[in-house]
Amino acid sequence: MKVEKNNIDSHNQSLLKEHQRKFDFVAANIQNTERVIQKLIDFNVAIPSWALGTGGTRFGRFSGSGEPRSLEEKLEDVGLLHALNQSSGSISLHIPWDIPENYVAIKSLAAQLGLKFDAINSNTFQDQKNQPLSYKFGSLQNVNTAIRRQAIEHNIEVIKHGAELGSKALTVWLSDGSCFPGQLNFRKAFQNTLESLQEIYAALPNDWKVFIEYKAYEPNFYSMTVGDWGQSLLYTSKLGPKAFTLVDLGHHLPNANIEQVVALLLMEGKLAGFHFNDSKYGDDDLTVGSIKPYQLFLIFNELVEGMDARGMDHAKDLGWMIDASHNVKDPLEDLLQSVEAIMIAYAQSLLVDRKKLDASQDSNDVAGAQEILQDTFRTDIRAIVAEARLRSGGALNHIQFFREQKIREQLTKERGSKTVATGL
Ligand code: PSV
Ligand code: MN
Repeated sequence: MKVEKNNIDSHNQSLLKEHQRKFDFVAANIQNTERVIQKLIDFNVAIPSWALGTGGTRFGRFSGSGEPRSLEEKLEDVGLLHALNQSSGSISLHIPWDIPENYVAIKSLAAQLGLKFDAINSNTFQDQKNQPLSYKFGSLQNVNTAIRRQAIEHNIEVIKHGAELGSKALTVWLSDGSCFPGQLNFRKAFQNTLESLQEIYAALPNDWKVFIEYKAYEPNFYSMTVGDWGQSLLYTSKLGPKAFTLVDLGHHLPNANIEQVVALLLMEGKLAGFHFNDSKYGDDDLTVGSIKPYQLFLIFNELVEGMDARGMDHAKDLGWMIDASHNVKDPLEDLLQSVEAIMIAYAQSLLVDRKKLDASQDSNDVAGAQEILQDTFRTDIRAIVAEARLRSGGALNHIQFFREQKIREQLTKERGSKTVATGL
């Protein structure tokens, strides 16, 4: 289904007066409103193809209705999101779930929907039907050369699919590791993984990057071969200038200081990929900003400060993506909420008075520094985000629009109530 532009216009018309009142109020109290709005208009958060269906846990999966049945329908869903928020203009594919049958047709559908192809993901954490060798004991780390070879070839094939579609990065997330002490020689596992990654790295086109994503635990519970940012940084430093670390917010041990992690990775010029989600206990994959919005703001504060220090373009020089699951929500509503939370945190971080914060830090004014950050965090700037969306042609209140237009009901009518999208 397609969202009609005039439906968005009449929705916006009905909310305009109220929006204008809120916008005028907040704009009168902050500086650089126009600069912030332009940055928000330029910002884009990629949507992963595997987040368009209802996610599950190892205990079960309760599918919703009208889930996308094919790559084409996944693109349509992201096109819907983008039409509503104008900030989700790219999709991240996961191979083998999303192998295109016809590159030209998929590229032209994406272009019609205003979408680009973000980083492409390999999958050596599951065994596929008819796959000759199993990844039960790891893929790129495996003690068996033939298994490592199979995993390397898979990644090279993923790069080829991505190159056909116009992707510019490969994301490698490995579930490799061990479940029990003594199972693995850590050094050999590292070495095997590094050598495998070196072969994959050699197959990257000149203008590509590879993102090495780390995860503290799960599915392996004793050790993960890329378990934290230090290990990822070791791999990416040894691999070379096209290799970067990817930070997924859910992939840390409890209470990790993620804002410090991103600050140091940026300082080293080694941060290039980012996966957003939120969590209470571990890798919960919850809606961005739903549990710890202050932490999200603090992370963005470091991202903006660190990117500015290196002269980086906020919109282009980092691969921003959501990586969440939606066990009990409509996936599209959940994704709209996540993107909104990201835009709010980004806008707030642009409003931090850097000069004042620097001065507080340089004079050890601890209370003063906290005042600056919390004053910004507690300013309700949602109308600024809505204004950016309005100017780009999105819906002022996208979730309300989604419900008013009965979008899920229409998708269910088209696709059926028992459809299950590929993913986790
Ligand atoms: C692993 O939990 C992860 O976050 C990685 O980004 C994967 O690519 C993604 O989930 C889905 O496979
Ligand atoms: Mn991730």
